[in-house]
Amino acid sequence: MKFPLTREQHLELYYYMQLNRSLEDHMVRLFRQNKIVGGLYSSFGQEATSVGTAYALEKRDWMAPMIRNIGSLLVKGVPPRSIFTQHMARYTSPTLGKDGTSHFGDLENLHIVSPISMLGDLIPVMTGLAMAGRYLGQKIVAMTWIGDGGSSTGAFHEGMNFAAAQRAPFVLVVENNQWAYSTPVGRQVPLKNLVDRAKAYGVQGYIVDGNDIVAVYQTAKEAVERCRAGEGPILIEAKTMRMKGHAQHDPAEYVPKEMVAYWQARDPITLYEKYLTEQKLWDAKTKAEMDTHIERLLQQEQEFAENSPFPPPELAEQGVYCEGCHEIKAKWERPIKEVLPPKASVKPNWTVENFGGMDEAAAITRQTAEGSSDDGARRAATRPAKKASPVKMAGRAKAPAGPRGRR
Ligand SMILES: Cc1ncc(C[n+]2csc(CCOP(=O)(O)OP(=O)(O)O)c2C)c(N)n1
Ligand SMILES: [Mg+2]
Repeated sequence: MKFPLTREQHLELYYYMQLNRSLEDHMVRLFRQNKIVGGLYSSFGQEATSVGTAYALEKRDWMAPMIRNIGSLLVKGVPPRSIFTQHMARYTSPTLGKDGTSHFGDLENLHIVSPISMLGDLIPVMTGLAMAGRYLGQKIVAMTWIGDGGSSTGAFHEGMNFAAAQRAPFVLVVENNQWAYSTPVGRQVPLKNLVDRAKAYGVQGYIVDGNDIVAVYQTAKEAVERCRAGEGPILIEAKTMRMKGHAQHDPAEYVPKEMVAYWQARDPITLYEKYLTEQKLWDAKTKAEMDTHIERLLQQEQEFAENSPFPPPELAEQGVYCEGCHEIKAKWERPIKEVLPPKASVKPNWTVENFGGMDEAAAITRQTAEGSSDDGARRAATRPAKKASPVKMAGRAKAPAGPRGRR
C-alpha cells in the first residue's frame, strides 16, 4: 500500500521533526539554567520515528506517548508551551505543575493517554482502549511506543498476547534505539530483530528504518489502516539510535564512538532535508522561513512558561483522592443483559475447530517428517497450525541509499 503525501504534508513532516529537535534544544538550555524540574530525556536522533508514526493517526485515534515521544505530542496537537510548562512544573501546565517530563495526557480533546512510568504497562491499557473503541463502534486505532529494553518486560508480553487474542485495533511501535540505559540491545535480547517478537503472538510485524521519515510514515499508515479494517494488532520495529545519554545526567561514555559516527551519518533530519531538496519540494528560502517560524514560536512559548507561576501550595492536596468518581455509573451502550455472561441457552458465536490434542501435532510431524531430518520434523511439530505472520521489510532495509532511494 502507498499513501502519497502532498507537498504540504512533506513540509509538515519536516516542521514537526525540526520543532521536536529545537524544542528539546531549548529545554537543554533551561535544564542547564536549573529551570527544569526533574529529569530531561532526549529524543535526538529519534524524531522521525516519533513524528512519522503519530502522523499516521487520525484526530479520532488515540495514542499514549513515552518519554522520547515529544514529536508525537506535537503532531497530535499539543502546543510547545504545554511541554515547556510541564517540564518546568508551572501552574499553567497540563498537570498544573504537579508532574514533570511529558507525563500528561488529554482525554477530552486530543485523545492522549498519559505515559506510565512502568515500562510495558501502556500496552494492556491501550489494548483495552482499542477494545472499548471497537465496542462503541468508533473505528478508532490506539497506538503506543516501547523501547528495546521495555520490550523485555512481563507487561509487554502479557499485553501483546492480550491484544492479539482480542484482535484489538492496536499498533505498537518498538523503538529499537540500541540502548536501554547503558545496556546494548544485544546484551538483553537474543534476537537480531525485535520484530520477531510479533511472531510469538501471531500478529503482523513490520520492520522499518526509523530514521527515514517517509518510510516510517508509510509503514505506520499501512499498519493503522489495517488495524482500522479489523485485521488485529500490528507491531512495528523502528531501527534508530538514542544519540544522547539516557537523560541529561548521563554522558553515555559507554557508547562506542564509531557507533555514534555511524548513526550521525544517518541523522533523520539531515537525510530528510536532502530528500526534500532532491525532490524539489522546497528551496533554501522555504527552509529558512520554516526555521525562523519555529524559533520565533519556541521563544514565545518559552517566555510564556518562564513567566508562569508555580502552583499554590494548597494544590498539593487537591485532586489526589477520588472526588466522587466512584459514584459514576457505567453507561451501557448495549442492553445490560446482552453483555453480561451468556446464559446457558445462548449459543456461542464462535466454533471450536481445533481440539488441541497431540493427534494434530502428530499429524503435522508425520507430514513433515517424510524426507526431512528429525530435527526439522520436531520443529515443524511445534509450528502453529496457521502460518506464522509474515514480517514485512520497509525503509532502508530495502532502500540502502537513504530516503532518496525509498520509492
Ligand atoms: C518495568 C520497569 N522497569 C524498569 C524501569 C526503569 N527504567 C526506566 S527507562 C529504562 C530504560 C528503558 O530502555 P528502553 O526501553 O530501551 O527505552 P529508551 O530509554 O531507550 O527509550 C529503565 C530500565 C521502569 N521504568 N519500568
Ligand atoms: Mg532503548
